[in-house]
Amino acid sequence: KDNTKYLELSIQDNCVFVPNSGQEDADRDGMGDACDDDADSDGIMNIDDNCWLVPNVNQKNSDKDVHGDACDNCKTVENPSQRDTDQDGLGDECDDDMDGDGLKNILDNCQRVPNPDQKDRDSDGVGDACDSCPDMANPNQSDSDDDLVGDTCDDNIDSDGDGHQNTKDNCPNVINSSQLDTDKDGMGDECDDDDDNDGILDDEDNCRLVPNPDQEDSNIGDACEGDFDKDNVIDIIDHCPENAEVTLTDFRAYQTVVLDPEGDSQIDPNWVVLNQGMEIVQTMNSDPGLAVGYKAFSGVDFEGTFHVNTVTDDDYAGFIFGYQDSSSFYVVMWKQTEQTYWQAAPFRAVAEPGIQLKVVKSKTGPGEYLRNSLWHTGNTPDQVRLLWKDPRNVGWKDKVSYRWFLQHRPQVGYIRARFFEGSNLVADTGIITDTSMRGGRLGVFCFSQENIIWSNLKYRCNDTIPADYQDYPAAQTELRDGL
Ligand SMILES: *[C@@H]1O[C@H](CO)[C@@H](O)[C@H](O)[C@H]1NC(C)=O
Ligand SMILES: *[C@@H]1O[C@H](CO)[C@@H](O)[C@H](O)[C@H]1NC(C)=O
Ligand SMILES: CC(=O)N[C@H]1CO[C@H](CO)[C@@H](O)[C@@H]1O
Repeated sequence: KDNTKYLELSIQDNCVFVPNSGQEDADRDGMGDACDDDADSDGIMNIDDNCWLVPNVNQKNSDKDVHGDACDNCKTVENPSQRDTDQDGLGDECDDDMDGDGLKNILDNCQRVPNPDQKDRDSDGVGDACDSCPDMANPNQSDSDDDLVGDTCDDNIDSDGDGHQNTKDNCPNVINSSQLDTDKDGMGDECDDDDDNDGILDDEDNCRLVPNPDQEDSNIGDACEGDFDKDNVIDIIDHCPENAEVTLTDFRAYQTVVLDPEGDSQIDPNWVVLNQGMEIVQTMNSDPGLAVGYKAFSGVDFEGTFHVNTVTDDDYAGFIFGYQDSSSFYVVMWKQTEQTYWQAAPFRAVAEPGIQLKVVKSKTGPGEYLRNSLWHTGNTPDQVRLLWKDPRNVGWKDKVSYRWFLQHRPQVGYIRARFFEGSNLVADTGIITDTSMRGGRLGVFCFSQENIIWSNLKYRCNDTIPADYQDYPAAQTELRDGL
């Protein structure tokens, strides 16, 4: 009975069994790269090909790194990561102006962030544009908790719990993880009576985010009709129509967070981002790690397709939300089979199959304690609390796509995640309330599992409290929050 659907999909989709939301197909043979054993049709199989997307029969490789000359953005300098900050085709390792701001690296106080003005308020040699403490000298920029605030000015005192410490929060007493400040006056929109500084208070303003002192048109102002935040992405396709800084889902810029940096138990994850930042692939059998986008959200809907594209291994993969630092985030994680972690120190950790929703609030931060606590299905004091576990206790299946749909409303602590296999709902956390993190950043999570694909990722700002929350017994909410 499902034949018609299958047929439709197979006509449109160049990899029917592997999610590849970008439909990348280097050799244009109708078979997508994600499922084509020789993606560039040069007769050399991908696994043996040092340029698997560019035909290079001769396999010439001058610098002997993992990339052949035909696809190497630094042909004579080893650069396995191929990082190219300014996207000028020249890898950072061999680009004498990595950020393309016209200043050579050796003279540039922000080598990877364009800042032609070179402003440096605290004279520590690191420009304001890339300084994790722009007002306190910290030449080494160390940031041990990965919250993008340098240790020298990081006090983690955060009255409203939105992940921005008071000294850096543009609304220290109002929850506003996104820190949106449309008029850049230093006061976040959430605590600013006039978000666009046009002299007309927000309540009266027919374009709250676009200066229009004349208020042309009485209903919706002409200045913002159809594009409320004037970010040049019209509201109907804008994932955050009331935030000019977030338009479409994009994980091309991300921060790697390793959750067991000391341990030599396994290697660190290797992330590959595809499809304009809407798809992430993790290729290595690795230590626990995160790829975290830079945008912080208050209320958000976050969805994606999760697929393990191998029959090798049976470990953890998932996604995170409410990320505030490497000790504070929510994780939804899924293991395939039951397993005791092979390192019995510092304590024995047992993973059960089945989807788990955990809140990470770690006293130690990344390291072996956090590692084993993440592995363990259950609570570990001062590390991880299990908020929900799928009572069916079933693992993910090899090479099967699951679609997840997460709603997070940090204003009230509402969390609900659902998983679908095709159109069937296979898991539903129901309404969970927790206020440990009042918003934060989004990303993906892996632990010891290779070949994970997170495809067709989508986030959308959404502060509307779902209707089912109204029916939710308040008493239960308070109980769970421990009030
Ligand atoms: C960075 O500098 C601070 C002092 O400014 C020092 O306390 C800290 O140990 C240094 N961190 C690293 C990783 O060198
Ligand atoms: C925002 O969330 C509400 C409540 O969950 C939902 O009904 C609505 O469809 C969402 N809005 C968008 C644009 O997805
Ligand atoms: C632009 C933005 O995200 N504003 C949000 C700030 O936080 C409050 C409270 O969580 C939200 O209601 C706003 O939408």
